[in-house]
Amino acid sequence: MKKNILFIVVVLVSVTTTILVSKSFRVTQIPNGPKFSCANCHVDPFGGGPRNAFGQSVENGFLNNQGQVIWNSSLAAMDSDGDGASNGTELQDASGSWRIGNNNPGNLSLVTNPGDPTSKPNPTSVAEENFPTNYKLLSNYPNPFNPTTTIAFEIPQAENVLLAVYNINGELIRTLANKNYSAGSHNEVWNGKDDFGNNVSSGIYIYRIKAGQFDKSARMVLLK
Ligand SMILES: [Ca+2]
Repeated sequence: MKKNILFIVVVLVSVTTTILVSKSFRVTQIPNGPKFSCANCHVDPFGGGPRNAFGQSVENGFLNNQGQVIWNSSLAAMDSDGDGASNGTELQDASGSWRIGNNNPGNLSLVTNPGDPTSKPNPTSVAEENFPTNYKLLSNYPNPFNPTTTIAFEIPQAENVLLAVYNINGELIRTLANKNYSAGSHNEVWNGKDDFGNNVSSGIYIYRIKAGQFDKSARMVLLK
C-alpha cells in the first residue's frame, strides 16, 4: 500500500515537473522572454492555464515540430493583444530578426508584455524607437497555407496602403486593405476567400502592396 502511494507521488511529481519545464523552456525562445516569463503567453503569471492573446498567436502557427517558438518577422509584426504596439515593438525586436541563443535585443526597461493590452510602450519610448527607413513586403506566413496566412509589411511614414490578392492570371481576387497606416510594421490576414466571401481553390496567388511609389508583389501557395 505504501509502495503504491509512493509510486503515485513520484508519477505526479514527475508529470508536474515535465509540464512546468515544457512551458518554461519557451521563455528563452522569444526576445526578452525572461522579463515577463510565463506571463508572456499565459494569463496566470506562473504559467499553465489559459493562454493570453500572444500565447494564442504562438499556438496558432508559430511553433515548429519540436514545439519551439518560431520568432520571425511575421510574429513580430502582429499586434496580438491589440494595444497598438506590434509584438516585436513590445519585445524590443521590431523586425523579428532575433534568433534563439542570441543576446536579448534592445532596452530591457522598455520591454512590455505582448500578451497584455495594459502593458504597452509609452508614447515617448515609441517615439525613440527606430521606425523602418524603407518599405518592405515580407514573406507571407505560413506558406503554403490553408486556409489563412499572414502578410506583413513595413512603411517608413504614415500613408495609404493598398494590399490585394490576385490570381495567377492577374485578376483581382481580394482587396485586403486600402486605408491609411501609421509608420511601422503592420500585417493583414488573408482567409482564402475572395471579395464575395467565397472560398478560392488551391493554387498560386499573388499578393501586392502599393504604398506611395512602392509597388511590390510576391507569390504564395494555397494548398488544400
Ligand atoms: Ca501589450
